[in-house]
Amino acid sequence: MCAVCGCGTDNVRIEGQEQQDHDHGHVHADGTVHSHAHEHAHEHAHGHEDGHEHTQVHSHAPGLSQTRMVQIEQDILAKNNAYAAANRQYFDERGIFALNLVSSPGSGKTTLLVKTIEALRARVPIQVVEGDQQTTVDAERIRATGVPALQINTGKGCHLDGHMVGHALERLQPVDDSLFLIENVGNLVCPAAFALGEHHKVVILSVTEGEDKPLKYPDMFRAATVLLLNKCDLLPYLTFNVEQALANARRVNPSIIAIRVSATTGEGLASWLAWLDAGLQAQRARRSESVATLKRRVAELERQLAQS
Ligand SMILES: Nc1nc2c(ncn2[C@@H]2O[C@H](COP(=O)(O)OP(=O)(O)O)[C@@H](O)[C@H]2O)c(=O)[nH]1
Ligand SMILES: [Mg+2]
Repeated sequence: MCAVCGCGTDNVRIEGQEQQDHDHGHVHADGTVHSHAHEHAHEHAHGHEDGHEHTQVHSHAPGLSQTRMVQIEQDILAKNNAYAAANRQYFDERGIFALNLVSSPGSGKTTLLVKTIEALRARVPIQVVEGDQQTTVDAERIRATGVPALQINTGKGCHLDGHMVGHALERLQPVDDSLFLIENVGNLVCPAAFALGEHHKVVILSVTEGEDKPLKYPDMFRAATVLLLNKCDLLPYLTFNVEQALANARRVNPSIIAIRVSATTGEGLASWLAWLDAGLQAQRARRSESVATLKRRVAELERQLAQS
């Protein structure tokens, strides 16, 4: 069991692989961390991703002292951050732009992904990782668009982690300068704490969920760069107050970029696609710049060698 959020992680299944023993086993592999936390350990997350995320730790596990639980949690998150950093390096070396889509179940992540893919696939290579506790339904929806997708079933786990995404990279082998989209497990709590190596988290809030969600789940909205307010086509039938919802999101994250969309009608998708394009270009430019720097350094070394 994961000692950070109390979820079970021993039934992870990555499409095309033997069943994984993923009791955050990578975390415990060196024998220094043993998560024997009792079933109802119910800590809560405290990642510091992107330097702007902080929550308190409240672990309770019979038989383990508070100090020990905090140490275990810190070890798990530190190990996860190491996997995430390796994934990030992989992306950056290849000019790949990686996004982690997070939301409660049913807010429209897969529908938005399908629409995004349909709009971009002619000019950008795209790969998708789908996280869900069970079924390969979402990966099949993505594959129907013609782009590669890999389903990770987390079993009792409530989030993807950096190690799982590392496996996905090995299997998907994303091409240079591509877009790598990760649909996390539907859950507004735990995915906030686990970095996957993404450049940005994109949180999706649908208008049927209530204006108060950014205040109730602040970690997620704080961790996200973009908020897609989805299902705006339903607004005429609801009492949802858009301005209030956005004000709530800005209260927890003043710099969040909010875009109103409807995955069904296509409303607002142009703004989302423009943001994506800017990110793709920036990532490619960063890679060309680092390649150019490397070439300059090699040329300088060769010059020095020739002189000696
Ligand atoms: N009215 C409306 N329904 C939507 C929209 N986006 C998604 N849905 C519906 O919401 C349900 C859940 O969508 P899905 O993409 O599976 O959500 P996920 O669980 O976040 O991946 C499906 O029935 C979708 O057709 C939207 O913009 N407007
Ligand atoms: Mg989905």
